[in-house]
Amino acid sequence: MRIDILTIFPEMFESPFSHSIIKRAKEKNLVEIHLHDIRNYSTNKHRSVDDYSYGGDPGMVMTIEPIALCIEHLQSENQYDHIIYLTPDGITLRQSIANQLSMSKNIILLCGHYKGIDQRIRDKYITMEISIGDYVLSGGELAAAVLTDAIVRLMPGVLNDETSALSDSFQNELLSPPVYTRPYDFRGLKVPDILLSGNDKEIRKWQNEQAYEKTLRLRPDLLNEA
Ligand code: 6GU
Repeated sequence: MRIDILTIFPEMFESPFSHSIIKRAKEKNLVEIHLHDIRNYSTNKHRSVDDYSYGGDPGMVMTIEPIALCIEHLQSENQYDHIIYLTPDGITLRQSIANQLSMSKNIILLCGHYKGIDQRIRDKYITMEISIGDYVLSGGELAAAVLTDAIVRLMPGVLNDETSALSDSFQNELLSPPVYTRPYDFRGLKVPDILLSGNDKEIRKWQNEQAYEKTLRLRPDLLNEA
């Protein structure tokens, strides 16, 4: 998969994409992530990418031209399954959306700032608008990093058996059961004995019950949807 990210702060992505699973996916050539500084597509001498909004509302708006030029440049070289704008008024990201997007070949992620981007970019180029939750971030970059992580780890070959996504919370609409490691006894806090029983069938049953009980207690809304 190829992911192209359009941003005015490309440096914000350096650390999140240089560790752990995304790093490994890049090393295995399972994903290519290309960062594009929107400012490089500005045609005016100040390299500006924003302007005052029509209608007199306070706050700057990102202008059409640099974003359009960047998208059109990319479209001349690749076919994109989705051009996604990260915005608090998009659909809220869920595991099912990450699953669907993980099957794409190429996607563009557009990060906005200030009071947002000129509506005509959204009307003409954007095929999907995604939010990562009901709160306001300073820009789309952190949301794009979150979305990228959620997608990349689901791509075939990225996770191995040990880190398999199949047992993740949400993958089966349930939260994950509690997990334990050594020591067996930490200051009197003991690991549930069933996990040491060696009885695989009983262990799975216990884990399923725990997952269900935890979901019912913490996120009953997930059970209603399932
Ligand atoms: Cl995608 N962008 C911004 N600026 N704020 C957000 C968001 C996105 N998702 C939740 N809050």
